[in-house]
Amino acid sequence: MPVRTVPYQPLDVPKDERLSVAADVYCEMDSRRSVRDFSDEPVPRSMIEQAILCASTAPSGAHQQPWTFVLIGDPEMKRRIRDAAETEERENYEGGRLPPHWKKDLEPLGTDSRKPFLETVPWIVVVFEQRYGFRPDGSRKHHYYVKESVGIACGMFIDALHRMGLSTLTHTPSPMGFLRELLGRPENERPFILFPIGYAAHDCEVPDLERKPLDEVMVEVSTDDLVGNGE
Ligand code: IYR
Repeated sequence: MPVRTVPYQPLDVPKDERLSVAADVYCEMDSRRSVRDFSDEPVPRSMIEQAILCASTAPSGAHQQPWTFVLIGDPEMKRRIRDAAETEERENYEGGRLPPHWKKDLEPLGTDSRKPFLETVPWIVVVFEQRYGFRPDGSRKHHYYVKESVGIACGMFIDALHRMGLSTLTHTPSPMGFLRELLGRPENERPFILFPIGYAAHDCEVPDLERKPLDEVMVEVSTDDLVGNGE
């Protein structure tokens, strides 16, 4: 049966303001950086809840919203996460699990196995992808485009945090399997990204990176450009 429909009301941006709105959105998003030095200043739980609601507006395969945002503020749980993440990362950085090319690519970022921010931040959110769901009778329900859906939701989460003046890091301690057990999540859930969240430290520095210009990330294609397009 088709779903009931309602009229859709997109944002009404006046015609003469559209380009400047586009430029403002870009500037705001371009000012975001991944942060590894956080202040321990408290962040109201309600701000994180709002950001999770923003993320949960993301489009998803068959509108299944196959994500769980696990919120951690408990210092003991943060300590356990840090311990386990650093154990894995020591294996990566010092135990030779990171292949040489990967280590070399990370050098400009200055990352290492120490993850003190996992205890400094007021909040950690671990996003889990729901590989499958359950019907009311308990049988398994297929989930579609899980990674695409959860990836989009995470992007929207990052933007929402940034717009609130908060900072985060898309942290993927690898392998991340330990998080499911540590956080007591069910078998159908797999950790996707861990977000330490807080205010950036006052003296926070970030690598001096440049972003690719438009002509390196965008190509316009028309049928005229295609060889052998049958025309
Ligand atoms: N998970 C490791 C390694 C790491 C990998 C990538 I790709 C980065 O952009 C940054 C770090 C760590 O968190 O240190």
